[in-house]
Amino acid sequence: MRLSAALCSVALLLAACLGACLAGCLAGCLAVQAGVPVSQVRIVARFPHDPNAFTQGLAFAEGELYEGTGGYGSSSLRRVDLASGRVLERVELPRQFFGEGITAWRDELIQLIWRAGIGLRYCRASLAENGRFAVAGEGWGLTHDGRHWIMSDGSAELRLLEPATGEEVRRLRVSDDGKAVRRLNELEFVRGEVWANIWYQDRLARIDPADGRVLGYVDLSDLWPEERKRERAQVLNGIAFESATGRLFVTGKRWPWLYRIAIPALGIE
Ligand SMILES: [Ca+2]
Repeated sequence: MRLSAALCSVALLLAACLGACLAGCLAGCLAVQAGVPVSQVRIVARFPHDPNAFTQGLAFAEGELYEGTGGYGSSSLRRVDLASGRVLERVELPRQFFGEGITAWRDELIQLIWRAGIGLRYCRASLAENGRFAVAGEGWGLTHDGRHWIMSDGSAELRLLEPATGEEVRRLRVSDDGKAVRRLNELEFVRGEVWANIWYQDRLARIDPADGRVLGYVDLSDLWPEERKRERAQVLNGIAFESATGRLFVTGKRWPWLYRIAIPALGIE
């Protein structure tokens, strides 16, 4: 009897310890999970991408993929065949222009130029330039919410622009738990949110366009192609969302692949 009572005490002690350990682990797990959610992705498909394209802008419109590239002497605006990666049409920018973000606005394409103080408007069907507008400071990423153009300039601010003139309407400070999120780069409007590449980070920020609050991140760290792992300048840049089909594409600067990704937690398949 005495032996079984002792065994019982040991068992109770072990159970208490186990309970304490589980409680500690749970608290630790919850602590790790505090803050905004970080969503994981799954690669649905990958497509060839011009490894010389220094991607600065990516957009989908009416089933066609458009890409803007940067670099002095290598900047362009392209219509690209998704399946093969072949460049179907290309506009070469003047050597003094460093191309940046692009967006498809109605029957136009809009392209920012990095430090030239301007943006370019093109007819989407012909890729012929049909106007310019003034941009104060640097132009980085560009997208739109159906009403305003939304641009980044490398800071933690997004600017809303009036599409008729390119004039600034208002600014949005992007923050995560009160801290500014700087180096916002290529942009995409996805189901009511502004998604942004962050220069030199392997994740996208999901931003509430009403107040600039970061709603979550999308972890893309597993996406780096083997060929680009040692070249940190060849960072992730380029997000295109096809709202009609819900397809989401991402790529990077001079990456040999463009990826279609699913984010199950966000209902993007
Ligand atoms: Ca984009």
